[in-house]
Order: sequence, then structure tokens, then C-alpha cells
Amino acid sequence: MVEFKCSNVAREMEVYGYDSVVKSSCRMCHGGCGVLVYVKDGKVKKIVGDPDCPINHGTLCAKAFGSIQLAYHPERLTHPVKRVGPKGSGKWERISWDEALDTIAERILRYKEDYGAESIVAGYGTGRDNEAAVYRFANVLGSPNVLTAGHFCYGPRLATTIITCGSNPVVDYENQPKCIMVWGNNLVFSNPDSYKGEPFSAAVDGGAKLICVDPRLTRIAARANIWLRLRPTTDAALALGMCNVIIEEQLHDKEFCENYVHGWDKFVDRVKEWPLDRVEQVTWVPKEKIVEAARLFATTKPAAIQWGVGVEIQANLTNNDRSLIALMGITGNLDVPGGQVLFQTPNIRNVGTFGAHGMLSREQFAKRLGGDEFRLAARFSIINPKRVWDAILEEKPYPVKMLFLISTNPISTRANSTEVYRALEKVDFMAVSDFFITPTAALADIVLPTATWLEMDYVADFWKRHGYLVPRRKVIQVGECRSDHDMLNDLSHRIGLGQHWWPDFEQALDHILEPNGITWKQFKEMDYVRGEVKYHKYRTEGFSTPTRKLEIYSTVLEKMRYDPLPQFIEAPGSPYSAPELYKEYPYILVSGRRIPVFFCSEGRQIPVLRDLHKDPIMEIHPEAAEKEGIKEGDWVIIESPRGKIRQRAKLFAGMDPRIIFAEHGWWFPEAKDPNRGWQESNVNMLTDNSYENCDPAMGGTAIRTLLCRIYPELPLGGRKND
Ligand SMILES: Nc1nc2c(c(=O)[nH]1)N[C@H]1C(S)=C(S)[C@@H](COP(=O)(O)OP(=O)(O)OC[C@H]3O[C@@H](n4cnc5c(=O)[nH]c(N)nc54)[C@H](O)[C@@H]3O)O[C@H]1N2
Ligand SMILES: Nc1nc2c(c(=O)[nH]1)N[C@H]1C(S)=C(S)[C@@H](COP(=O)(O)OP(=O)(O)OC[C@H]3O[C@@H](n4cnc5c(=O)[nH]c(N)nc54)[C@H](O)[C@@H]3O)O[C@H]1N2
Ligand code: SF4
Ligand SMILES: [Mo]
Repeated sequence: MVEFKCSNVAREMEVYGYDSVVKSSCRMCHGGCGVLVYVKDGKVKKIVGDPDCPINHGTLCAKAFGSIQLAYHPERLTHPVKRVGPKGSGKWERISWDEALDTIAERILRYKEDYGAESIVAGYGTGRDNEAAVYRFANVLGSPNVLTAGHFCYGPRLATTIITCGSNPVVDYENQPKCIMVWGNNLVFSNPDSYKGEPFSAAVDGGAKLICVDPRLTRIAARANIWLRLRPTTDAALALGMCNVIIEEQLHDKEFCENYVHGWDKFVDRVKEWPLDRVEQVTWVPKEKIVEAARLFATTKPAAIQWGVGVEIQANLTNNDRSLIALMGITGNLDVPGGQVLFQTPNIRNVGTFGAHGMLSREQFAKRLGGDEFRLAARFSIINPKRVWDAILEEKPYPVKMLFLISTNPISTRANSTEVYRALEKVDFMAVSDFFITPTAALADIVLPTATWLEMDYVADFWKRHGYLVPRRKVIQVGECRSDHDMLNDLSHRIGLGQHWWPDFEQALDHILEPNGITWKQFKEMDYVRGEVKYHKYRTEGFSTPTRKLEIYSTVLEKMRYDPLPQFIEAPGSPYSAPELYKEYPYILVSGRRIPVFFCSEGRQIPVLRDLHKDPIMEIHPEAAEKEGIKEGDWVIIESPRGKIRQRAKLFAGMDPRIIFAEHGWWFPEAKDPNRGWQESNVNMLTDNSYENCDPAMGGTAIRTLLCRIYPELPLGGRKND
């Protein structure tokens, strides 16, 4: 039985008359925090952190409280709808689930027959736990094209770590690292992927030394022993420079490097290309600071790198990630307690197996969009979004006729929103599953009402690397909403592929858990399942790579005809690679630092969250603000060669005056137009999705950084809430 060990739940139930309290797992972000959900009269009344959960230890963020207003939001879709006017007209009509799924099934069968399964692109957004089911759906259908954020977010971390050291190494907070180098990550706001901010903060409170590599003075940077304020997109140069210091000063782990690194000598030659004068010139970080940080990191054991999306979403992301893995490895911090661990996931059918990647035929695999160009991405079932837009708009290399977008809002979150809009406007048929009519859903033919985390049973966190699995338990039912996995299970029967699915999804949960010897009903009664915790596995088993060593020199990349060693490549569209453009657009814009109360483009309609963050904010250094005539709170126009948007100025001295920061994901649910102000403050109106602006191996669009100009908006251009 699920027990409430250290809280006064029983007394609260009695005093306040709650009907039940359900232990579950929040998923308002990448998810994972254990929660207690209090229910009265069939409705969720309160959500608190579960002190017994090993992931968050009772802590929660504001978004968890927003879940209640999300679930019962008056504008939420609670039944399927079909569009009855032109695209974007905002005219919808209620339909039954049968009509919705039969219509989608009929289209799928028709396009598969006429254009091949590859003409149907499924898509999902970041970390919503439905990834395995969406991949299974596409693979069983025979479509190699699943559109995700994986080309520039987390996918690169998985791909580069799998080819370099066998798995994604995560920080072992349970064994108190003595030094943490936070690199392009702000986990106290973002709680991303396998991490929560709480164990990190506890480790720093416990005395861990802290290095922060970030162009912006984050809270973490403010607490750090050393803050390396690098020029955005120069991470690989900085990491190689640090490796240079460590190797020259003989601070590396010699036994490890000699025995467990593939291509050590070649790597040493590579880092010699990065003397500190050169590194300082490229990164804008004073060389004394680089030396100080390299020494601290290499001499404090155990140490770990807490890395995030700041090093990805760059045109050099494969090299960035791999240079950080090299830093972890050469300092002897891989697979050690308190360092960077390669945990085993619990013994279950994992995302890959459940995702049925093995069912995609070679013939269909070969048709993956962009597979010939972004070869590392293709191997990990990841595609570049522009390939999809091109296939819709120009029908090259073949036509894409249908999009099935399940938990993603690409108009707000993918580069060059104008082009994304054109593609979504043109595509023959689009079905979307979401909570609301987002700017993306506004262009759909059918929108399906999805369930929130409060409305589903699921094996939560089974895509993560921290080694825990927790049950997400269904608490309520709202309208006719259904979880994506339940919906896909049903739809698969309607397209004649039911033999690869289950009569209902509970049996799929049993299937996932079967290798562990438990059923969903049994798991539901447990707190969590944990994988085996084992260190130094490479000493007996080697790393899970072709050479069984840490492949700093990657044989996989070599075979794919990429540089096998990490290297710094100057970003396209930077002051140095595009000096002429820089004259006209004299600021480096960095977009997308995380807003604590919103998750990507979600949450703007949730009052308890929007009250905490009303407007889109751009940050500008006071010196730059003075130069441009911008005052605190002004609406500012930010312009790139692709478009203009407006965000509100906040003066902030914690960065180089040549840089500005802007927020991403903004649209206005309160706007009257049916497309909900998708252009107004959407930073991706400015971003560049050209193939030159992508990582050559992963196809990751460098969506975060670009050159821009800024000026105050004329007073008459203001919104009505000014
Ligand atoms: N300029 C710039 N752009 C960026 C970034 C940046 O830093 N700068 N960051 C990028 C990154 S890292 C990422 S991962 C992407 C994220 O991009 P996306 O994953 O596309 O994120 P969202 O825009 O939040 O879209 C998610 C949509 O799914 C809905 N949703 C939430 N949960 C569920 C669910 O369980 N089922 C269904 N069916 N729908 C659900 C939400 O209401 C929302 O409309 O954005 C990227 N865009
Ligand atoms: N509240 C909230 N939580 C979220 C999200 C959200 O939108 N809101 N989004 C989720 C998603 S999809 C993701 S991927 C994660 C991301 O979570 P994080 O990895 O924490 O991402 P960010 O906060 O966008 O960026 C991290 C840091 O990178 C810095 N940075 C920017 N450019 C560079 C650079 O070139 N080099 C280096 N070294 N640093 C740079 C930024 O200043 C920022 O402090 O968060 C997830 N969690
Ligand atoms: S960090 Fe994420 S999982 Fe944890 S409470 Fe906040 S939204 Fe929920
Ligand atoms: Mo992301």
C-alpha cells in the first residue's frame, strides 16, 4: 500500500474533509517531482510536495500549483473539435472522439497509400513522457519522420554521450560532489531533464566549490567561486583551453587517460591548438580566470559538470558536448561516486524498446528527412525541422502531406516562425493534440483534447537517467480529455495496426514493467523502482563504445565523415564570422533563458502564473540602454534580418554590454485575433533556420544566438495593458 510516511495527511483529511490524497508525479515541466494531490468533492483542491520522494524531497515550484488552474481552465479543450472555417479563422465545431479518430485514421491510410508512410510526420514537444508512444506509433506505421526538439535539445547530449562513453553521465548529487561546474545551465529555475534544483542547492550549501560558465550573471553565477563570463557560442574553445591547462600542468588522471581513453595522443595534439591567448581572444574570458577554473576543477575530487541546453542550440553543439565529456573524463570524474555517473535505468522496457525502433524497415529508415546530411541525428531517429517545412512547401525530397503534432507548438518554439507558419498553413492535413488552441493548433484541421498529468496513469520518468521510476497516478477526469498514449493506442487499432498495441493502455504499462517482474497494479502501490547503482563499471566491462574506451576520438564520427575530435568552430552570424552584418545589427541576442513560472510556450493563460510574469522581458545592460535611449520598462523593438518583435526592457548589468537577452515562447492567449498574437513578441520571428546555421552532425538549429538591433518602440505602438 502507498503510505504517507512523514506528513500529517491523515489529520488534514479529517480536519478539512478531503476525500482522498493521491501520491503522484508532477509533469508541468520535464517533470518528476513527487506530489501529494488533495481531492475534495471529486476536484483537486491542493498540491504539495511529497517529502518522501527521492527526486525532490518535498520541494515544488510554482508551476505545480498552476496545475489546478490548468486542469479546470475555462478555455481548455474538453472535447475534440474540427475546424469549420479557413485555417486560422478560429471557427471550430465540437465532434465526437469516434469522428475525430476515424477522420485522422482515414487520412493516414490515404496518405500512406498515395505517398508512402514517410509523408506523415508525427511530432512531439520536449519531455512530456509521451515520446515512447509517439515513436512507437510512427515506427509501426513505417514513418521515419518524428519531429522533436531533439535536434537541439537533450538529443545531442544523448547522442554524443552514447557514442563517446556509452550513456548520458549525470551528476551524482546523492554522493556530494566537492566541485560542481555549472555549464550553460540554470537548473534552479529550469529543473531540467534528470535534474532538480534542490539537490544541487543542497550540495552547494554543503560546501561544494562552484564554477559557473555562463554569459549572464545567474543566481548560480552569483554564488560561484569562479564565474566565467564567456562570449555566447564559444564553449568548445573554453573547454579545450581548460583541457590544455590541465594537461600541461599534469593535472589529468594519468592512469585513466592511458588505459581508458581512445585517441589520447591525438587529443593532446588537438588541445595544443588552444593556447590561452587564443582562448581568451575567442571567448572574452581573461586567461587567468580560465587557469584558476581549470585548476580548481581538476584538483577537487569528486567533481562534476552540470550541463544544460546553453551548450546546445548552437551550430557547434556536437563539439561542445564532446569537449565537456572530455573534461569529465580526463579529470577522472566519469563513473565515480559524487562525480558524473552512468546509472543503469531500472530493468524495464525502455523508451527505445517501447518506441519500436526495430520495426522500422531499412527501406523506410533510409527515407528519414535529412538523414543523408545530419547523419548522427538520423542514427538517433532525430530530424531537423526545416527539412519538414521544405518537404511541405517544396515537396522535396518528397511531399509531406500530414502533420500529427502531439504536445508541441512549433510556431512559437522553432526557428523562423514565418516559415513554420507558411508550412503549417500549406500542409494538406494537420491534427494537433493539446490543452488549448495554441497558435499552432489554430492552423489544425482537428484538435484533440489531451489529459494533464493529473488525468493519467503512467510510468513516469522512464526516459531519464537518474535511475528512478515513479508512478504517475490518475486523480481526476476532466471532460472527454484523454492521454496521448491512450489516444494513440486507440488510433492504431483504427488504422489496422492494433496487433502491435494493446486492448487498453494499462496492458502497455504492464509490458513496460514486465522485465522488472511487476505489473502496473503492483507498481501503482509502490513509491518507486530504482536501477542498480554501480560505479567504475568501465574497469571490468569497458565503456559501451566500439573500442570499449572513452572515445574522445570518436570512431563513430570518423565513420560518418565528421571530425573525430572535439573542435571549436566560430558560429555563423557572429560578430567575427559576419562582420558586415554586425555593423548593421550590433548586438548579440541570446534568447530562451528559462522563465521560472512558464514552461516553454505554456502557461500564459494560467492566472496564478501569469500574475507572476506578465510581459515578455528583454534584458539590456544599462550602458547599452543609455546609448539606445531605452529606459526600464520601455517596450523595445528587437529586429533581425528576418523580422521585428517587441519585448519590455529590464536593465541588467550582469552581462557584457554587447549582449542582450530575450525570452522565448511568447504568445498571447488573451489576444482577440484567432492566432493569439503569435508574431508580436515571439523571438523565433527573428531566428535563422537556414542549414548553414545548424550543427552538421545533429542538424540542431542554432536558435539561441543571433545578431540584432534594438530601439525603443514609439509610444503609440503599446499594448492596451501598458
Ligand atoms: N528562441 C528560442 N527558441 C527555443 C528555445 C530557446 O531557448 N530559444 N528553446 C527550445 C527548446 S530547448 C525546446 S525543448 C523547445 C520546446 O518546444 P515544444 O516542446 O514545442 O514546447 P511548447 O511550445 O511548450 O509546446 C508544447 C505544447 O504542448 C502542450 N502540452 C503540454 N503537455 C502536453 C501533453 O502531455 N500532451 C499534449 N498533447 N500536449 C501537451 C502545451 O500546451 C504546448 O502547447 O523550444 C525551443 N525553442
Ligand atoms: N521554468 C522552466 N523550466 C524549464 C523550461 C522553461 O521554459 N521554463 N524549459 C525546459 C527545457 S525545454 C529545457 S531544454 C531546459 C533548459 O534548462 P537550462 O539548461 O537551464 O537552460 P536555460 O536557462 O535556457 O539556459 C541555461 C543557461 O545558459 C546560458 N547561456 C546562454 N548562451 C550560452 C552559451 O553560449 N554558453 C553557455 N555556457 N551558456 C549560455 C544562459 O544564460 C542560461 O543561464 O529547461 C526546461 N525547464
Ligand atoms: S520542477 Fe517541474 S516537476 Fe517539479 S514541481 Fe515544478 S513543474 Fe512540477
Ligand atoms: Mo529543451
